[in-house]
Amino acid sequence: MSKGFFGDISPIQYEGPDSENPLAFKHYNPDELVMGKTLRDHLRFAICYWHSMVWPGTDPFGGQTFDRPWFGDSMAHAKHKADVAFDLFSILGAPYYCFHDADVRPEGADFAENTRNLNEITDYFGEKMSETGLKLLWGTANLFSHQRYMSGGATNPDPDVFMFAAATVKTCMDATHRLGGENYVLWGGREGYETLLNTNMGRELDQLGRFLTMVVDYKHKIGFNGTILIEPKPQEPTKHQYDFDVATVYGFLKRYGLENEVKVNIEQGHAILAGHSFEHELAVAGALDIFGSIDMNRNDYQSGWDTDQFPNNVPEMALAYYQILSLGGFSTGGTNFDAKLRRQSIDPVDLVAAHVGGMDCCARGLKAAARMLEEGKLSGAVEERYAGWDKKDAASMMSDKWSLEQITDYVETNGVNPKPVSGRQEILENLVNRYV
Ligand code: XUL
Ligand code: CO
Repeated sequence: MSKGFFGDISPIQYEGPDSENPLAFKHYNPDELVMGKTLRDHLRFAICYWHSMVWPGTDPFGGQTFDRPWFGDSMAHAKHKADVAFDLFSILGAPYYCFHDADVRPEGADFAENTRNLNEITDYFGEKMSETGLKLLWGTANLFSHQRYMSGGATNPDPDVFMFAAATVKTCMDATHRLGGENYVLWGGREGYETLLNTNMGRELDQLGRFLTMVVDYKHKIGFNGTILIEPKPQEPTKHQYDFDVATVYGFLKRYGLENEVKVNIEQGHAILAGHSFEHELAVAGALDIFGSIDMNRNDYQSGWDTDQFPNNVPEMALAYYQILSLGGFSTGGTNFDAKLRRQSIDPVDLVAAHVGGMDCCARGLKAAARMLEEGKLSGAVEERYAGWDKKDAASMMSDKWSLEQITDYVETNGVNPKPVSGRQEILENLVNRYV
């Protein structure tokens, strides 16, 4: 590893819960076996390029606060950035990373130059990945930052923008495929609207459906075995985003016949913005069989913004991983830190310590979730609550599709007269408290 940006910081070690070293794992021991699998394989941590390597610390009221020697528009800057990025991934011992095209290559004058730049950096990544053994969790195209996308990519009123966006996604899928990426993500940051006064919503939804269908077709054409993921978010940057939440995405996929082809990448902060809990969104994806991956972070509960903070709430993480483990864990997905430093945290050590704390928090949450699942007290209570449905007549009512008349007849003949049963919510909440 080069002795560059991170100075003397060496690869992070597990030192156990009593360690006071801010640059040691207290709970994330990658080799620890939980439910027969290592924590490394359960959590499948990924570091995101955009917040860690690209974001300069700006906010709506102020400019850059981070001094990073790789900030600049040349290919040399892009390679310098890649060197430091791979140092960070290695220091953290995170097996995966994620990127947008615009994070990793300089913006060219046109589509051809963008593609050349992306291909050059993809080659560079390929070399670094074979040197380090690091892997790509997912790639994606940034269809929201450049001015051309100010009215959307796939849902733009201008078909030239739709074409530019489609061609760009092709190049990003090619790059992801070449790097052995395990998923390809589409987050529709500007696929939404600001005002209905200038928007034809039906047309825009059809454009988005067509766009996604092409992505799925192309995936099969090139033999990409990864999962195509949509990342829901209700708003920000657009006032109203079409991929509002998991349920909305499912309805969209059904309408365009893509529900067996596309899954979701669920982000904690986006769930909160949609007025849901993270575990709610995970449970919806599980119930509809479209769970794919997660973007891990934390939103401030008072501000109403997408604050993308590093996670530090273990009880919340435990409930989230409880849903994930209940679904059998990740397959191609993983835990991507879509989290950024506060703009005053300007030192290299802040970037490392933030991830160390986030990884520890996730590990603690997952271990708590595994104990909840293994002891089976919570799932036992749910099973018991629905046990009536296993009885012969109730089961037949569902499987033999009884009609309203049949049920009425049954109620009258058998004198059905239900007795209220406690939901036991507080007792279950108290039980969760024992694990966290
Ligand atoms: C924005 C967001 C994106 C996606 C990838 O809120 O979460 O960074 O994860 O485009
Ligand atoms: Co995200």
